[in-house]
Amino acid sequence: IEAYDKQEEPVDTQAVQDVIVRHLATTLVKTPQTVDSLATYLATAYSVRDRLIQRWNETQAYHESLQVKRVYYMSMEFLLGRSLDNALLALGLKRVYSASLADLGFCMEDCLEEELNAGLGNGGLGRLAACYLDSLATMDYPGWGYGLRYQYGMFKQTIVDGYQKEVPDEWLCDPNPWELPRPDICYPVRFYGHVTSVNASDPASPPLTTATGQASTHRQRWEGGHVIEVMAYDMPIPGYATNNVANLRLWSGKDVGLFDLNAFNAGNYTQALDAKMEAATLTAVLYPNDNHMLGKELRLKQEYMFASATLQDIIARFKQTGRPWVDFPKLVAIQLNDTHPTLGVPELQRLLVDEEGLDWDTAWDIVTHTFNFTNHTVLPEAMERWPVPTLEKILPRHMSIIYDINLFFLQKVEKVYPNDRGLLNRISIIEEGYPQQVRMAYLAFVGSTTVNGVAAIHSDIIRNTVFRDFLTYYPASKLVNKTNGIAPRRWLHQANPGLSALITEVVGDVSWVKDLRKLTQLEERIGNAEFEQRWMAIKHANKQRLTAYINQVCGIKVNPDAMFDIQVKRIHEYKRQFMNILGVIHRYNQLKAMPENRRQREQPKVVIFSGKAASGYYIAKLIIKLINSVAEVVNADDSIGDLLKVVFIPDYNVSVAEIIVPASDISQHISTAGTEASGTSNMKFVLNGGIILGTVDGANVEISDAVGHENIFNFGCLANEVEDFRHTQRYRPMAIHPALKSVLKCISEGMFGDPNVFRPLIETVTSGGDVYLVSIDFPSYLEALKAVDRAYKDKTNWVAKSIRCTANMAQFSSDRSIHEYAQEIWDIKPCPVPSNT
Ligand code: DL6
Repeated sequence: IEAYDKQEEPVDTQAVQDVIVRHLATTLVKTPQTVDSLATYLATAYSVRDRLIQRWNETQAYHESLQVKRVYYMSMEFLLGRSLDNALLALGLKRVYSASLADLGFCMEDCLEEELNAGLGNGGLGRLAACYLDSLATMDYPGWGYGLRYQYGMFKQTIVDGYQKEVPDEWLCDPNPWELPRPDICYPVRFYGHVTSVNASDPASPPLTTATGQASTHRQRWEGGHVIEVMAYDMPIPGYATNNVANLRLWSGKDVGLFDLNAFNAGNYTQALDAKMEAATLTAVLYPNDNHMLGKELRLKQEYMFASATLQDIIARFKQTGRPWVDFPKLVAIQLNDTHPTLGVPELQRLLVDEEGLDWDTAWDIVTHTFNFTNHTVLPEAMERWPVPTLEKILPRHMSIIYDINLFFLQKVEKVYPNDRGLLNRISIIEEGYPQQVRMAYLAFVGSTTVNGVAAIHSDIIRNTVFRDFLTYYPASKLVNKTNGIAPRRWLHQANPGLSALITEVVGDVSWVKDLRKLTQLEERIGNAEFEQRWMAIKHANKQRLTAYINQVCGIKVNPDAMFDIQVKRIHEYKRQFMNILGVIHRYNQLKAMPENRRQREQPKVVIFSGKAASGYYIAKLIIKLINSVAEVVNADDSIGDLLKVVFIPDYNVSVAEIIVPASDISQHISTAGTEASGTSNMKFVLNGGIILGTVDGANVEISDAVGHENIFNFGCLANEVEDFRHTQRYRPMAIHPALKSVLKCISEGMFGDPNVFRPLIETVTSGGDVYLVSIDFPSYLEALKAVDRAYKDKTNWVAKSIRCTANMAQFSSDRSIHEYAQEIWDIKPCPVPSNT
């Protein structure tokens, strides 16, 4: 690894320049007169890609030659961000490329800025998938990601008059050097149509080759409807300091799909084009909903085309090995990233029974030994349920398979619990009602070997709530915990080069990037004044970088010497950005009420927000408006000056996070207890020496255990108290704390503009049942904020906390998570590609 970092690869700047110049001239058709920074970025990226493709080929060929077991991580979202910087660091080429570009008269920073973000995800779930690919590649595990290539990723957010406005994300408007189109890898995917029984003697269906040698009575033929073509695009995912390059295969509806020649010949030209158009529409856009299910038919079709193309592809690869079907789970493990890819379960069953002719039980045994399922939420509105009539219409064969899966499952449960109708009702995959609905989490549970939550507290909660009844039938060991993690490569080494260099100095080499346990060596430096100075200077430089960015995008001047208090994540009621801004108003009122001499002794603070609201989420959009309205008033108040500034940074994405995360003094993770499954930005901030102000929720709990309870500011009610509080609040909505009352009054009286605008938001607390318990937690939240201010005054103590936090974050590396998944769920082994293959 050290060799990588010191650029001891036999690569000289001249060789690098030659390739960049060749790509400029040939791939991009540029002359020295027409070269611009976009072309420079593209030529640089193509030259890096050349290296990756070579390694990608070697990796895939090597793994295939050994017939190793692979994991396929199926996720509707991969929030990759930019690739160039990450790839250069992974290959150990950052310095040599910087020098080469400089020799050619270009600047690496400008070049990196040209790359558009690949925003194929909403938030934590999609970013987790990206971190997991990074770890799979880095730790040499044979693994691929499967996802969708949306034409438009997560929308771009602009702020107009304080309101969020959505603008389409044209991330494919420039050439994308990181994707390799695979026109040779295409699959047909059917929708609608009808199902007919297959008779074994039917000449149209070839004799069955069941594993037991018996004809399958379950085989059916699905015909008619529309068939579209789905095409693969591959993205190489480099491992850090290894030859291994993993693959991310993204599917796209192919706009040159099947042309309906019959309709064309019959003179109906538009109908002939319908199938082509439908294919392109399917992957046109990412649904911008985080933790919320929308229930649109187009989304169901996206889910199915994703599941079908992926399973057809995996089966095609398996068949090339020539191994018998029973070996399928020995070569293939599939992880379902939440329920979105769950149609993969009935799809694999369909392909094995209907297309490959296996009998039902053999097929089901293969299915249930192949899939595993990660649950990422307990919010009821995020739980996927699809109406039976919709499934019957769009996927008639799958609906009949789901009925059978459910029937056989309930029959088995009934044998153990005869006459317990209540239990059967509760665990049925089909929920009764008008209409009946398919509970996708239940289907995923029944179709998987192992089910996991994403943080200890979340796994406990799902064990005792959503899946409680299932564990009366299945062994308790079916449900496990795999706490999330983040890739140290992107979230420390790349995002915080200053801190990375200091850590490398302490550890002696850069090996910590692959083994975060080495960070404990930092603890020995606590109390060393010179080291602490350097630690603080790096934080300050990161705050200056963010200050410049805020000035550039918001036109607000903030003081980098102030405390930076940051909350960046999707805007959602349960994440309680509303409570944060109410706390800001409280602070503003306090400062205003203080005598001038007292006020000047207060801790200056910049409160920074960033995040997107789903386009149809009215209350979340009002929260953004309120933050901006408060910012306008507070920032214009000369009597307050630098003591309090409020900033909303627009268009939060991975690259913006890379600037924000290293600059926090304190970051807020303040969801109502029991609602945030894990959170991963909490891990990113702490890894960069930021302190957390948070509730006892998600991964905050384990972070607190790891870094020491004295190094985190916790407040608020506990998960097991939430239901009782909710119940009480429903009956006494106005029994709220005077501090909260007075803050709400300021808004209602028009201190931040037209109060009518904010009335629906205020009512969520005063008369809407206060589902997220803002009124319950507000007093302890204010106390926690005060405690933070007090602690920040003692700089020596604060820097010690900061170092201790970074030092103890090893368990939150995605390498640890992936290692656990590999050993305990997937049963896959590292398979490093030798350098001479
Ligand atoms: O596990 C990744 C991430 C967690 O860190 C967040 O706490 C959780 O809210 C998020 N869950 C979802 C669920 N989406 N759906 N459906 O995004 O997962």
